[in-house]
Amino acid sequence: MYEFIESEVRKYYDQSCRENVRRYTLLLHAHMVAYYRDIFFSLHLKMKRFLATVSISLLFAACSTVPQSESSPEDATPQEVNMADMMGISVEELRNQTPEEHMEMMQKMMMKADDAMENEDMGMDMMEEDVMATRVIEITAEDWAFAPATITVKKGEKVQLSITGVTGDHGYAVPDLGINVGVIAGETVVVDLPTDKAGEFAVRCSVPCGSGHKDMTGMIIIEE
Ligand SMILES: [Cu+2]
Repeated sequence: MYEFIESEVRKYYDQSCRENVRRYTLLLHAHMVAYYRDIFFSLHLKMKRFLATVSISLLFAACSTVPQSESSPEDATPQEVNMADMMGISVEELRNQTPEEHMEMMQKMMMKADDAMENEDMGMDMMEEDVMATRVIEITAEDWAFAPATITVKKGEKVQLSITGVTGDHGYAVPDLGINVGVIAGETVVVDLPTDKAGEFAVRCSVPCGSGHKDMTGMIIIEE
């Protein structure tokens, strides 16, 4: 990204900008790098695009602004009009700004943009939490039953099974969903339940555990 900005700056130098414009773009570049280098790499792509756009439009504004000129706003270039509009000031005020004043104002604008991005991030986090909310279903395994034996969930719902062994050594297996975990008395094991396909899936014990082994069955119902 900075290579890109640098090459743009050099391009303008090569086009023999006036000395004051050269100073202006140098100052801009130094400020941009110093001010944003540390946080730049952690920014969103959207924010990076915004910064790049601001940088380039600043360069345009720098090369088209002639601070010493007596020109009136009628001869304002589109770049000047855009820049003044973006900063909420008139073209005349823009032209009267020193490079230092201009940078200070740009920094304030960027800080506001940062805040806006942070707020957007928070909103997204909250939405993600809603979507990603996981339901944990507690199940026990004992001699010789799983309880509850039947579990009903919605297709696409994010579900975890938390299976606790009460007595004996068992295995909680749902072959059609690729689940098979050992459940030992006194221990809890948590597994993700895939809910991407609807249907009824048989549960059985996968560890020979004694006379009631074959009675240890259950059902997972995934509703559309
Ligand atoms: Cu068993």
